[in-house]
Amino acid sequence: MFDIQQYLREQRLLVENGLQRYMMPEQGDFSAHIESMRYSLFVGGKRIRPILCLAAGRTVCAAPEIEEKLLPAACALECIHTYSLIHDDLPAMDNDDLRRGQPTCHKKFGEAEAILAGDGLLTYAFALLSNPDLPGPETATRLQLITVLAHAAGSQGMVGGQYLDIASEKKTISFDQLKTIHRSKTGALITAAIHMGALAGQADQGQLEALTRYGDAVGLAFQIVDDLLDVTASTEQLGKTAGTDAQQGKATYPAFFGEEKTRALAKEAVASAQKALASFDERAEPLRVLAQYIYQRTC
Ligand code: GRG
Repeated sequence: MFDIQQYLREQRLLVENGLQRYMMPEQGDFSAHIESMRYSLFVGGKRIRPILCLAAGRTVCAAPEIEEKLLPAACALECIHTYSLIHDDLPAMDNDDLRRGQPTCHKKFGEAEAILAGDGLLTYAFALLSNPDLPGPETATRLQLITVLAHAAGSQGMVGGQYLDIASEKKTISFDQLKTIHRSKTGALITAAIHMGALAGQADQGQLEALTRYGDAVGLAFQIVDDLLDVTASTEQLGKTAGTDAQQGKATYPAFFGEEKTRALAKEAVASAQKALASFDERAEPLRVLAQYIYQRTC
């Protein structure tokens, strides 16, 4: 029986060690700036994107070296994700005081410093991917990883989704518009994590397409559950302020469908994710269990 809790503990440790190894140390002329980046990066977090990236790599590649090769890319994903959280929490955006159970970056260091911490992490992600002195796949594949991550994090991915999300506050939007926001704001980076793992593991075209379908479904499930948790979980459980979607007049799955149907839709997305993995052997077991975890998570 696959023990998901033990697996998550081990994988988080692996990612934490990678971040400690590859994140720049807090020293030299820029130490105060680096301190604010490291604060948000190491203050907590589930590390789900790097874990999915590593799991996708191992699914298509049996060589043990894949883990070491993928670790800088997995860390790059966490840098991008953490930057997005720092900027999302700013007064100009969600204006939140709490993230990962601790004061947000701007509460701890100031607003300008938090903007720069986010900028620093965004840029550093691409330094990690492109640095030939760090482990990674050969150059052509590194370029593919950079392209995939830049597209997913940028104006037609996470940044674009955040833009649409803010523009739609307190407005009536269609379900199709909501799906576009979810797919770009949250789904794109999750799909990219899996895509990057598959590329680094030299997946063939069929595997790549199947894993992309898995990533899309799991990204959707993740965001639907995020919408649900905002309604059903407490601030203590989440480590961020609960109930903010309704306060900000945001369109969400529960606002469209109510809790029960939303839960059923999340379950449907997880079933699609499982179906996408049908042609893989037992090496895809962690991805199967991760899809289930994303549905059952409580924070
Ligand atoms: C500011 C460019 C920019 C983008 C912000 C990611 C994002 C876009 C906003 C965060 C707001 C939010 C609640 C998004 C929904 C899903 C999400 C990304 C939740 C947080 O991710 P988790 O649960 O967080 O993986 P941890 O702390 O575990 O890493």
